[in-house]
Amino acid sequence: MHPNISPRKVVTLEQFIIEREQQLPFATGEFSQIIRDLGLAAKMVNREVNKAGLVDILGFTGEENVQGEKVQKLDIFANLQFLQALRIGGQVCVIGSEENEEVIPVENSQNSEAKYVVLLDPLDGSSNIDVNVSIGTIFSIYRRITKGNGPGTEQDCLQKGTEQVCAGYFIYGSSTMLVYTTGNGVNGFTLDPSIGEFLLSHRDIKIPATCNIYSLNEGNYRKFYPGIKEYLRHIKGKYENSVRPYSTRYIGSLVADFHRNLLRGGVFIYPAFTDRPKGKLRLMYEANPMAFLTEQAGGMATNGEERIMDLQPTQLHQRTPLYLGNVSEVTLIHEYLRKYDLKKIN
Ligand code: P6P
Repeated sequence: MHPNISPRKVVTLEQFIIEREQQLPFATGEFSQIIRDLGLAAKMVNREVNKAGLVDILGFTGEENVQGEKVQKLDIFANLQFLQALRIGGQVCVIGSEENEEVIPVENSQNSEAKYVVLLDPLDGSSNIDVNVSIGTIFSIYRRITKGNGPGTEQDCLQKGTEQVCAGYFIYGSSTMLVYTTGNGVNGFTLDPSIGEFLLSHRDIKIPATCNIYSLNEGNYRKFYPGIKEYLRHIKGKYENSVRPYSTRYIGSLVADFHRNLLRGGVFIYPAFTDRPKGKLRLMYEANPMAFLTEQAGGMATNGEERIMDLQPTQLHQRTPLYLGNVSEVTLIHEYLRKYDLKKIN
């Protein structure tokens, strides 16, 4: 039990922020406001995601729904909800979103000194919605680095992952959860829809020491470089001294795959391969936030060679190979990559 959290059975996100975040060097009401803004947008997205399947069943025109609003593609809808909530919250000077090619400078009429930056994947894995697979929103928060007030710039967005002040995700699944860190461990909050509150449900999450699961899309196997192929042969028991085969779990939704491995102990791999020499996942709003969470939960996050959070970004949407999981497992993978991959992973 954290000494500063009153031993109450139910702790709301609001109470947690106030009681826990006050210890942070940068803790100000502004930072807490951003978490509240993100939580509000997530509740709006959650409502639409939950009825996404109904769009066909109820026969909405697809152009206009019963409230007379335009039915938008859910990822565009989600993006608009988060951008709107952050703009109204007034604490953010610039936003980088997977849905927008360029960064979005934010003009804060009521607060020209907004000093935070948000990187966002508003609805990751959205292609899974129509098959009812859990999807999520991933976010990363930085302090602005450019001088002066007013809207921020791309330079504010292109910071190393080590500069994150907060990272987290919302997962829209059997329940809707917020999992986030500010560098003081990882905590999970489950939405109680009956009261519209995120309640503390997973205190101080640590990734289990043993790796029981491996997650990657083996449909790409023939395009993999030798190192990951040799690692897979090892964990599948080809070598006499190999470990017992692990369970393979891969649902193709980063937030869902990550969340399961975080709680159960597992490694998530999206490697570089011949068709994707830089990998697929985005550094700024997928790899960095998940890397911060992984490390805060006692795990390891790399691109197969270097720590993800040490990578200096050069482009908003740049991609990176991604290995997230137990320290021992990611270290083992590195040994195979170093031993078998002559090609340098860039
Ligand atoms: P693949 C979803 O499109 C996504 O961005 C991540 O959520 C997921 O981990 C990955 O791509 C799945 O990619 O190539 O295996 O379908």
